[in-house]
Amino acid sequence: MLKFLILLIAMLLIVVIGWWFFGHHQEKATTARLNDNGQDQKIRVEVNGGYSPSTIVLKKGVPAELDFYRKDPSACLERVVFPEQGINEKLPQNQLHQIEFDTSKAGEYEFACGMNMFHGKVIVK
Ligand SMILES: [Cu+2]
Repeated sequence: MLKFLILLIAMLLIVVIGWWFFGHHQEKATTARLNDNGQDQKIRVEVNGGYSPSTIVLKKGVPAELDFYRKDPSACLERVVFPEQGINEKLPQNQLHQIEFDTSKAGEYEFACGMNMFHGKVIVK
């Protein structure tokens, strides 16, 4: 009976840990705001110890502008790199820096800081 109880508690613990892990790693995707006329879309990305939001959803075929705003003073987040798009730009601190993003092809595109330590993702669909 005791063995069974220990087994039950162990299994419960595994489930709880698994759930916590999964929940913790689940990224909240933020959809870019479409302009009233639907001709373009914009999203502001705060850069402060990482990217917020870190997962951005863009509508396919609509010209997109990513407005990066870097608050973080560290050199680490000074550059933002979209390897697949050939984008590698310096983000001025406490200033809005606009990056045009090509949304002609659906897909998932990663981006990162210059040292590839902080990551984000753009989903075009
Ligand atoms: Cu870095």
